[in-house]
Amino acid sequence: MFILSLKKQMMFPMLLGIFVCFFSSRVLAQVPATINVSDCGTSTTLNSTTIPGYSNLIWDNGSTATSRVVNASGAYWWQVTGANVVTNGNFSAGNTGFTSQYTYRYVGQNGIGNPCCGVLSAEGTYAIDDNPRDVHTNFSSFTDHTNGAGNMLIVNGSPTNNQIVWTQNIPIIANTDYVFSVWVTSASPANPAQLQFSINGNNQLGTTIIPAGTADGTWQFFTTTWNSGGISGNNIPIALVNKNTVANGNDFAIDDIVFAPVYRQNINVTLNPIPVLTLTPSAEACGVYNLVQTIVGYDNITYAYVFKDAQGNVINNPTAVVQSGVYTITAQNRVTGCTSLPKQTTITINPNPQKPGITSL
Ligand SMILES: [Ca+2]
Ligand SMILES: [Ca+2]
Repeated sequence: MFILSLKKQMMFPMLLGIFVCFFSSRVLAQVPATINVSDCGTSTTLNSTTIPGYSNLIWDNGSTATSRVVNASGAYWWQVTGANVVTNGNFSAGNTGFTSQYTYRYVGQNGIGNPCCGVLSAEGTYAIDDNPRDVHTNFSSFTDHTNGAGNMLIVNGSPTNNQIVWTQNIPIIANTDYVFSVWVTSASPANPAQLQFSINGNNQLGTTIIPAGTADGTWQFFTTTWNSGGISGNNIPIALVNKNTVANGNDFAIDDIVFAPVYRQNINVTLNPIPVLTLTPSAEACGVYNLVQTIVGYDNITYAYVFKDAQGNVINNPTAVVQSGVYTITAQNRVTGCTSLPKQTTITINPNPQKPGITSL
């Protein structure tokens, strides 16, 4: 709603110029303010919002529905994910969209890989292929992560420290949450790679060691989130370095690199109890009656009471009703505003007996 209201304001021509610059920068910031929801009762319904360019809605409990009923006060969130800003993250386009300090090799390359053991025989080399066995005869045979028939990045780990395996410049918006994810697996079992991911030269995206003992080709999911803070620009480097420099083994594959902005809406929910009002069901009086007397546990500090007659008219002086009838009372909590169900009481007013021997004038 915050975003939409800003866009509406931007539609007014008078707000062009410096105001557009101001509002535009606010619109691009994708960490929305927390919404506070206060409701009466034991549940409330939370609704997500459509954010243009974002999809894959998910709530903190894993639900993907557009709305959600919650039954307790507390903190909740939903989020949607923007487009992947990594180019060719699934390697379907081949050896393009990124650069590497490793040496590129490909199947059939002249003079490479003979007599042993394929074009990735040397450490510090990589290939884009649909099967690691194609590029090294000691690598395991398995398919890519994307669809089981596409390409992956296949690497023979370099013994030189801090050599960049894969890097690409991507667009970053300031003050925005991003999700980073990648699928990794060893291509040969010995000395699994230790993969470190960096953004803008900082290792904030974390490090993963491919688990030893898992079969080659068992794709492992690695994901983390990152807030861009003051970093913005169209050419911010994201990079992968293998921190394992052992020559033996240390061979791995990468696929489906995703770096995408996320829009997470935090919601604080407060559920307030609905007051329970109890009345004496009926009362009888002579001449005049104080309706307040029918309220069990009357508490004028906590609750504001509303008294109505059978016609639905509010009674301004409930302490002195003079008409018999059915009266309706509700109690509203003065702090939360939550109102009880209306309750009814039947009042019978008897005329005061006249003293004998006295006649009216
Ligand atoms: Ca792929
Ligand atoms: Ca190796």
